Amino acid sequence: MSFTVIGAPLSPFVRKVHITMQLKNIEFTMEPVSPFALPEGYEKINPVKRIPVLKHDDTYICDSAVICQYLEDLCPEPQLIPEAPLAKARVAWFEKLADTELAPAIAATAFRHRVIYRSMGKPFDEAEIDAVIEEKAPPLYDYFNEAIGSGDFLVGEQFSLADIAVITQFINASLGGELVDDQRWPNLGRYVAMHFASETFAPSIAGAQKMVGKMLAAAS
Ligand SMILES: N[C@@H](CCC(=O)N[C@@H](CS)C(=O)NCC(=O)O)C(=O)O
Repeated sequence: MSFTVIGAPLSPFVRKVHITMQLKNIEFTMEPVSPFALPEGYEKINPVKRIPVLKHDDTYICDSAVICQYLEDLCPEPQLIPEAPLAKARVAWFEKLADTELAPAIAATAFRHRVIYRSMGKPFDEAEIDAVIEEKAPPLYDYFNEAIGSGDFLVGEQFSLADIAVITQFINASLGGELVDDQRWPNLGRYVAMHFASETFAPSIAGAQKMVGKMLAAAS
Protein backbone atom coordinates (compact mmCIF):
# COMPACT_ATOMS: atom_id res chain seq x y z
CA MET A 1 0.00 0.00 0.00
CA SER A 2 1.66 3.27 -1.04
CA PHE A 3 0.51 6.82 -0.48
CA THR A 4 1.63 10.00 -2.21
CA VAL A 5 0.34 13.43 -1.30
CA ILE A 6 0.37 15.69 -4.33
CA GLY A 7 0.47 19.39 -3.53
CA ALA A 8 2.40 22.28 -2.03
CA PRO A 9 3.52 21.80 1.58
CA LEU A 10 2.45 25.35 2.51
CA SER A 11 -1.16 24.84 1.43
CA PRO A 12 -3.51 24.68 4.45
CA PHE A 13 -5.46 21.88 2.75
CA VAL A 14 -2.29 19.88 2.18
CA ARG A 15 -1.27 20.48 5.80
CA LYS A 16 -4.68 19.17 6.90
CA VAL A 17 -3.99 15.90 5.08
CA HIS A 18 -0.38 15.72 6.36
CA ILE A 19 -1.45 16.17 9.99
CA THR A 20 -4.18 13.55 9.60
CA MET A 21 -1.71 11.07 8.12
CA GLN A 22 0.91 11.79 10.77
CA LEU A 23 -1.61 11.25 13.57
CA LYS A 24 -2.70 7.99 11.99
CA ASN A 25 0.91 6.92 11.43
CA ILE A 26 0.38 6.51 7.70
CA GLU A 27 3.61 6.77 5.76
CA PHE A 28 3.54 8.85 2.62
CA THR A 29 5.79 10.50 0.13
CA MET A 30 5.27 14.03 -1.05
CA GLU A 31 5.00 15.01 -4.68
CA PRO A 32 5.46 18.78 -4.69
CA VAL A 33 3.08 20.53 -7.08
CA SER A 34 2.41 24.27 -7.02
CA PRO A 35 -1.20 25.33 -7.68
CA PHE A 36 0.31 28.24 -9.64
CA ALA A 37 2.29 26.02 -12.01
CA LEU A 38 0.44 22.75 -12.36
CA PRO A 39 2.07 20.04 -14.46
CA GLU A 40 0.62 19.40 -17.88
CA GLY A 41 -2.31 17.01 -17.79
CA TYR A 42 -3.07 17.71 -14.10
CA GLU A 43 -6.76 18.14 -15.01
CA LYS A 44 -6.87 14.42 -15.71
CA ILE A 45 -6.05 13.88 -12.03
CA ASN A 46 -8.26 16.68 -10.74
CA PRO A 47 -10.52 18.49 -13.23
CA VAL A 48 -10.87 21.51 -10.92
CA LYS A 49 -7.06 21.77 -10.79
CA ARG A 50 -6.70 22.03 -7.03
CA ILE A 51 -4.36 20.55 -4.48
CA PRO A 52 -4.17 18.28 -2.52
CA VAL A 53 -4.67 14.99 -4.30
CA LEU A 54 -3.89 11.70 -2.59
CA LYS A 55 -2.53 8.92 -4.75
CA HIS A 56 -3.23 5.57 -3.14
CA ASP A 57 -1.42 2.94 -5.20
CA ASP A 58 -2.80 3.74 -8.67
CA THR A 59 -5.91 5.67 -7.65
CA TYR A 60 -6.23 9.44 -7.19
CA ILE A 61 -8.51 10.87 -4.52
CA CYS A 62 -9.24 14.61 -4.63
CA ASP A 63 -10.28 17.19 -2.05
CA SER A 64 -8.93 17.33 1.50
CA ALA A 65 -12.31 16.56 3.11
CA VAL A 66 -12.81 13.48 0.94
CA ILE A 67 -9.20 12.41 1.50
CA CYS A 68 -9.48 12.76 5.29
CA GLN A 69 -12.74 10.79 5.38
CA TYR A 70 -11.08 8.09 3.27
CA LEU A 71 -8.09 7.95 5.65
CA GLU A 72 -10.47 7.69 8.61
CA ASP A 73 -12.29 4.77 6.98
CA LEU A 74 -9.02 3.08 6.15
CA CYS A 75 -7.24 3.72 9.46
CA PRO A 76 -9.81 4.44 12.17
CA GLU A 77 -7.22 4.99 14.93
CA PRO A 78 -6.91 7.52 16.39
CA GLN A 79 -10.50 8.44 15.71
CA LEU A 80 -10.75 11.92 14.16
CA ILE A 81 -14.37 11.71 13.01
CA PRO A 82 -16.83 10.63 15.70
CA GLU A 83 -19.40 7.95 14.94
CA ALA A 84 -22.32 9.47 16.86
CA PRO A 85 -24.49 11.14 14.19
CA LEU A 86 -24.76 14.51 15.91
CA ALA A 87 -21.06 14.83 16.72
CA LYS A 88 -20.20 13.60 13.22
CA ALA A 89 -22.46 16.25 11.67
CA ARG A 90 -20.88 18.95 13.86
CA VAL A 91 -17.39 17.91 12.78
CA ALA A 92 -18.46 17.94 9.11
CA TRP A 93 -19.99 21.39 9.56
CA PHE A 94 -16.88 22.92 11.14
CA GLU A 95 -14.71 21.33 8.49
CA LYS A 96 -16.94 22.75 5.77
CA LEU A 97 -16.87 26.19 7.40
CA ALA A 98 -13.08 26.05 7.57
CA ASP A 99 -12.63 24.87 3.98
CA THR A 100 -15.19 27.08 2.28
CA GLU A 101 -15.53 30.20 4.46
CA LEU A 102 -12.52 30.58 6.74
CA ALA A 103 -10.04 29.75 3.97
CA PRO A 104 -11.16 32.55 1.61
CA ALA A 105 -11.53 34.98 4.54
CA ILE A 106 -8.13 34.61 6.22
CA ALA A 107 -5.82 32.29 4.25
CA ALA A 108 -6.50 33.19 0.63
CA THR A 109 -6.14 36.81 1.74
CA ALA A 110 -3.33 37.20 4.29
CA PHE A 111 -1.26 34.18 3.31
CA ARG A 112 -1.76 34.12 -0.45
CA HIS A 113 -1.05 37.80 -0.94
CA ARG A 114 1.44 38.70 1.76
CA VAL A 115 3.48 35.51 1.37
CA ILE A 116 2.89 33.86 -2.01
CA TYR A 117 2.28 36.93 -4.18
CA ARG A 118 5.02 38.88 -2.39
CA SER A 119 7.48 36.01 -2.92
CA MET A 120 6.50 35.89 -6.61
CA GLY A 121 6.92 39.66 -6.99
CA LYS A 122 3.24 39.85 -7.91
CA PRO A 123 1.59 43.15 -6.91
CA PHE A 124 -1.38 43.12 -4.53
CA ASP A 125 -3.56 45.65 -2.80
CA GLU A 126 -3.08 45.51 0.98
CA ALA A 127 -6.18 47.64 1.62
CA GLU A 128 -8.32 45.26 -0.42
CA ILE A 129 -7.08 42.29 1.61
CA ASP A 130 -7.71 44.09 4.90
CA ALA A 131 -11.25 44.91 3.74
CA VAL A 132 -12.03 41.25 2.93
CA ILE A 133 -10.65 40.05 6.28
CA GLU A 134 -12.49 42.83 8.11
CA GLU A 135 -15.79 41.89 6.49
CA LYS A 136 -15.58 38.10 6.47
CA ALA A 137 -13.56 37.04 9.52
CA PRO A 138 -15.44 38.57 12.52
CA PRO A 139 -18.74 36.67 12.06
CA LEU A 140 -16.78 33.41 11.79
CA TYR A 141 -14.60 34.29 14.79
CA ASP A 142 -17.74 35.12 16.84
CA TYR A 143 -19.20 31.75 15.95
CA PHE A 144 -16.01 29.79 16.75
CA ASN A 145 -15.51 31.74 19.97
CA GLU A 146 -19.00 30.73 21.11
CA ALA A 147 -18.61 27.09 20.03
CA ILE A 148 -15.28 26.70 21.87
CA GLY A 149 -16.48 28.30 25.10
CA SER A 150 -14.20 27.23 27.91
CA GLY A 151 -13.26 23.96 26.19
CA ASP A 152 -10.26 22.96 24.12
CA PHE A 153 -12.01 21.49 21.11
CA LEU A 154 -14.71 22.48 18.65
CA VAL A 155 -16.81 19.36 19.08
CA GLY A 156 -17.28 17.82 22.53
CA GLU A 157 -14.29 16.88 24.60
CA GLN A 158 -12.39 15.25 21.78
CA PHE A 159 -9.80 16.43 19.28
CA SER A 160 -11.23 15.89 15.80
CA LEU A 161 -10.91 16.68 12.12
CA ALA A 162 -12.87 19.87 12.87
CA ASP A 163 -9.91 21.15 14.91
CA ILE A 164 -7.40 20.11 12.23
CA ALA A 165 -9.40 21.86 9.48
CA VAL A 166 -9.82 25.09 11.45
CA ILE A 167 -6.31 25.26 12.94
CA THR A 168 -4.63 24.65 9.58
CA GLN A 169 -6.39 27.75 8.18
CA PHE A 170 -5.30 29.80 11.20
CA ILE A 171 -1.74 28.61 10.62
CA ASN A 172 -1.75 30.09 7.12
CA ALA A 173 -3.35 33.29 8.37
CA SER A 174 -0.58 33.61 10.96
CA LEU A 175 2.09 33.02 8.31
CA GLY A 176 0.54 36.00 6.54
CA GLY A 177 0.67 38.09 9.73
CA GLU A 178 -3.02 37.75 10.61
CA LEU A 179 -3.54 36.88 14.27
CA VAL A 180 -6.68 36.46 16.37
CA ASP A 181 -7.39 39.42 18.63
CA ASP A 182 -7.69 37.60 21.94
CA GLN A 183 -9.24 40.59 23.69
CA ARG A 184 -12.19 40.45 21.31
CA TRP A 185 -12.29 36.64 20.93
CA PRO A 186 -10.74 35.25 24.14
CA ASN A 187 -11.90 31.64 23.73
CA LEU A 188 -10.77 31.48 20.12
CA GLY A 189 -7.45 33.18 20.92
CA ARG A 190 -6.75 30.69 23.71
CA TYR A 191 -7.81 27.74 21.53
CA VAL A 192 -5.59 28.77 18.62
CA ALA A 193 -2.57 29.45 20.87
CA MET A 194 -3.00 26.11 22.66
CA HIS A 195 -3.17 24.10 19.43
CA PHE A 196 -0.33 26.06 17.79
CA ALA A 197 1.87 25.06 20.75
CA SER A 198 0.75 21.40 20.71
CA GLU A 199 2.97 18.60 19.49
CA THR A 200 0.45 17.98 16.70
CA PHE A 201 0.91 21.39 15.10
CA ALA A 202 4.09 23.04 16.46
CA PRO A 203 6.59 21.14 14.24
CA SER A 204 4.49 21.81 11.14
CA ILE A 205 4.30 25.53 12.01
CA ALA A 206 8.07 25.74 12.63
CA GLY A 207 8.76 24.11 9.25
CA ALA A 208 6.34 26.43 7.46
CA GLN A 209 7.79 29.54 9.14
CA LYS A 210 11.25 28.52 8.00
CA MET A 211 10.06 27.99 4.44
CA VAL A 212 8.20 31.32 4.37
CA GLY A 213 11.23 33.13 5.80
CA LYS A 214 13.41 31.77 3.00
CA MET A 215 10.85 32.63 0.30
CA LEU A 216 10.46 36.20 1.48
CA ALA A 217 14.20 36.69 1.98
CA ALA A 218 14.86 35.46 -1.58
CA ALA A 219 12.25 37.89 -2.92
CA SER A 220 13.52 40.98 -1.12
N1 LIG B 1 -11.89 22.06 -1.31
C1 LIG B 1 -10.50 21.86 -1.70
C2 LIG B 1 -9.80 23.20 -1.73
C3 LIG B 1 -8.36 23.06 -2.12
C4 LIG B 1 -7.75 24.38 -2.57
O1 LIG B 1 -8.46 25.38 -2.75
N2 LIG B 1 -6.45 24.37 -2.74
C5 LIG B 1 -5.78 25.53 -3.26
C6 LIG B 1 -4.36 25.66 -2.75
S1 LIG B 1 -4.33 26.06 -1.03
C7 LIG B 1 -5.70 25.41 -4.76
O2 LIG B 1 -5.43 24.35 -5.27
N3 LIG B 1 -5.92 26.52 -5.46
C8 LIG B 1 -5.80 26.57 -6.87
C9 LIG B 1 -7.08 27.03 -7.53
O3 LIG B 1 -8.10 27.18 -6.84
O4 LIG B 1 -7.03 27.22 -8.73
C10 LIG B 1 -9.85 20.91 -0.68
O5 LIG B 1 -10.29 20.88 0.47
O6 LIG B 1 -8.94 20.17 -1.08
